[in-house]
Amino acid sequence: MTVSETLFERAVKRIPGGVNSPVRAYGAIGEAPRFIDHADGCYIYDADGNAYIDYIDSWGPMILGHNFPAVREAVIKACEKGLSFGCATEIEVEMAEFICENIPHVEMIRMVNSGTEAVMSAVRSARGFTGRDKIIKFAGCYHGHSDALLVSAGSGVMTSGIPDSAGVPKGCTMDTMTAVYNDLDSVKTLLEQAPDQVAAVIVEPVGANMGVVLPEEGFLVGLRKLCDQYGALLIFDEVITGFRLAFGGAAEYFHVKPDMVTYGKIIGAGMPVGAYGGRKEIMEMVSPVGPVYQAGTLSGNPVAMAAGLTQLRYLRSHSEVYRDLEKKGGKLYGGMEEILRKNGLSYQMNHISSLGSLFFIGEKVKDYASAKSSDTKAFARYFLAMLKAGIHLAPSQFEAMFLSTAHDDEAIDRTLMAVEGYFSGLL
Ligand code: KE4
Repeated sequence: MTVSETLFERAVKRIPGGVNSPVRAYGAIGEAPRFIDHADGCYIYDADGNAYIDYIDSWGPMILGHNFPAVREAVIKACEKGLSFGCATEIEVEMAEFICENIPHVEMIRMVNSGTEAVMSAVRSARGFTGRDKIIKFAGCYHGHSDALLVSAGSGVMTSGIPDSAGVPKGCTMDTMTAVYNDLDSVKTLLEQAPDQVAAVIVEPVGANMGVVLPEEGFLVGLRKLCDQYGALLIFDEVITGFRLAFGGAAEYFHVKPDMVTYGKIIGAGMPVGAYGGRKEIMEMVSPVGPVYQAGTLSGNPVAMAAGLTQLRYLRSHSEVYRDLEKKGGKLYGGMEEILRKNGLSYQMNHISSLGSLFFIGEKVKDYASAKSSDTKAFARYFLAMLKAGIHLAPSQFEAMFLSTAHDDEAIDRTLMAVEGYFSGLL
């Protein structure tokens, strides 16, 4: 037995499914997950010493690659001052000032400890601010695992094939309405069904939890217009896209201004951080200044802030990172498209900048239903072949590949060789 298999055998006895997050299980794959020992740059090393080119990148935070020196040093330095005080600190002010000074639609921001907390709190604030109860989300979008958002969710929910989650009382989801991604009419219908009742429309500005699904021309700006017309807030869930598609995230990339935004992943650089922010008048609804309660023992943790702020400052002062990621994405995902074409395969390679997903289906993937029709068994075979070739992908058809600045030409060329070998039948 491999070390990973032995560890997994132990893990399943004490941890549900042997993992602390379902997406890490290889449920859709049918093997023991690889237990990781360490990582550096674009490489990750499992407990058996196998090296892989990593495209999970901790699900997005490691935009500069694993073990980025400046981030590591900032964490070590912060640790020497103490891990957590449960009191206000200067670095939390610096983080808030940095984001508000660089993101035009964020006048105030609150730190939390995960993307789930960020979205849950943003939705509560939107409901508090508007005095309305209903929210509209999109099938296939995943906004963390808070009760009200576990409706037609993507990511691990979609991978497991469960439509929603057990244990969520109807009362928690009765105010959650589900629209179709890229279908503005489906949103308008819901808004008309519940006039003056919709607090917010929440969207992943690029779907990345049903696999990567791009917003079609006019979709995001159409949401902006509908929200203005019906008095609902537009919340961009930028937990994945924030500081990735551009420094200003999808809002900058697509020139659409949300009323609120949620962050996670990159703003923590691998430490547990989430955040939600928006206009001052909305954010001043939040306790202790306003009536919307939200709190957290480790929110704004100084070590996590040191990691995240170091990474954000680096991204701000090295804007060439975004051109580099566009170029790397073009080389990798464009190269994969070329391989599919050369081998007469009509699989769909959805990609934007550093994000991409290969769907095992012959027609365009533009929403939950089309994503769901992909051949997940074909994906599982591809995943395993890539793993054996030293390419570490997300173990689900409904997740994204994440490129970092650490993925150099050699790593991308090796990946393309493995993809070529698989689809040309050699692997
Ligand atoms: P967390 O609570 O996992 O930090 O963030 C929830 C979340 C919110 N919004 C978006 C757009 C997200 O993608 C996520 C989390 N993404 C998944 C990966 N698809 C996290 C991986 C996991 O669940 O372990």
